[in-house]
Amino acid sequence: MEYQILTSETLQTYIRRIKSLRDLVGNRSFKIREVGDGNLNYVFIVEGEHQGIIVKQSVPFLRCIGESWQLSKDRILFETAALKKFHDLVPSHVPAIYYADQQMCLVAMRYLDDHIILRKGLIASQKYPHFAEHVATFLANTLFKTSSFFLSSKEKSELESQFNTNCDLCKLSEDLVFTFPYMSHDSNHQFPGMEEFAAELRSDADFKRSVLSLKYRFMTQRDALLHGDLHTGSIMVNERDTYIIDPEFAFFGPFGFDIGALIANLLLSYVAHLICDSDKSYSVWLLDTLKEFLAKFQSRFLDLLRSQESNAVLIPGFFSRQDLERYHQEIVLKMVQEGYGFAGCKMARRILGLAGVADIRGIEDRNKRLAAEKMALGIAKDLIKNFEKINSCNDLLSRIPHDR
Ligand code: ADP
Ligand code: SR1
Ligand code: MG
Repeated sequence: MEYQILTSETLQTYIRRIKSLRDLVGNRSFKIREVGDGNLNYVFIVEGEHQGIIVKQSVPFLRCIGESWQLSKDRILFETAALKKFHDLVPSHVPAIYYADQQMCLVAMRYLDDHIILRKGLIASQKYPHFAEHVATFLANTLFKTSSFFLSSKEKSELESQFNTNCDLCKLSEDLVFTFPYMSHDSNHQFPGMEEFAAELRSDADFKRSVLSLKYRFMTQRDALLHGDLHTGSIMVNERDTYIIDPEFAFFGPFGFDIGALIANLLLSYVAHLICDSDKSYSVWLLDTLKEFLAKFQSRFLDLLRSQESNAVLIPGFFSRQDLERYHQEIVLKMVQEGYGFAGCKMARRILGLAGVADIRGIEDRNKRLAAEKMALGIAKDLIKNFEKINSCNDLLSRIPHDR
């Protein structure tokens, strides 16, 4: 079928024509609601007599801006390929794909009907006891098993070739995460009272050099297949489960980028709660969760490294046992340090740039919002300038404010 932008009505007709979709939802009448609350695409919940499914379609522009900002609709193909790969690697944390139509730029997947977007849960001070463990498992497995520590060079090149033309979305991140927020640009956002802080940052050449060095890593390092946009709006949770959705920004990039996205969004939530809540119990839970995530991620990744007798990088006999262990420890440390740097960029862009996050931009009290923006930007600046000096999670936690 030739590409057309779907509505709830035309999707009805589309589903009736596709046997595998009809079999899933049932042949009788079904209800369709468009529920997309992301910045880019259209997402429909289709509820039939058998089961509900999600149908997601990309459009040739950025949904949150409109047709004036063109964007390749092929992004759904990268999302589909990444969902498939991630589901193969960690099926318990990625929704299964049921059907994909390249021409229509759509994908049908499992409807997570008992889960909510993590960002919304965090804003509502909900605790998720297994989240840290689950997301550590997801990241350790996806990063390790798509890297040269697991794949042969041929296998890695083949996998890379599926993702190396996701240039439109990489460019969006190059601009919105690493460039526009740090200069004068029409797309930026300025909350009243932030002018001086923003101007100071935009004239700090050391800071900007550090941003560019991270941007350069983003553009050139090809460590592993990344989700590419792993903020708390790309994760669905309940008390038992954690699912990663929305990997349309998937590409081969630096190990630290997804780790950094997660750290940044947990810290943004932390700052909002520290500033706004009457007690510290939830902000303490957020830091404990961050700590648990980092500890579990590092130990899982180390275990995976240790489990490989040989790989594309190292063969037995190259190092003594002791030197091999030191090498493995160093890989994990550098990966997480890089994560701190990317976390800084991801926090700063959400304060200064287009597409802020509801955790901060949803703070209604103007003074509290200003305090939260200043605190978040202060943390971001420190992470960007000093990420390579942060040697442990305790080190990280000692650098962030614990009082408002
Ligand atoms: P975008 O690419 O526009 O950011 P998302 O993939 O983030 O779109 O989806 C937008 C919203 O649709 C999510 O915030 C979530 O509420 C809902 N959604 C997406 N995928 C699923 C799913 N598999 N199950 C349930 N809801 C989903
Ligand atoms: C204008 S698009 C803005 C952001 O939404 C996505 O979720 C990515 O984070 C992108 O940078
Ligand atoms: Mg999204």
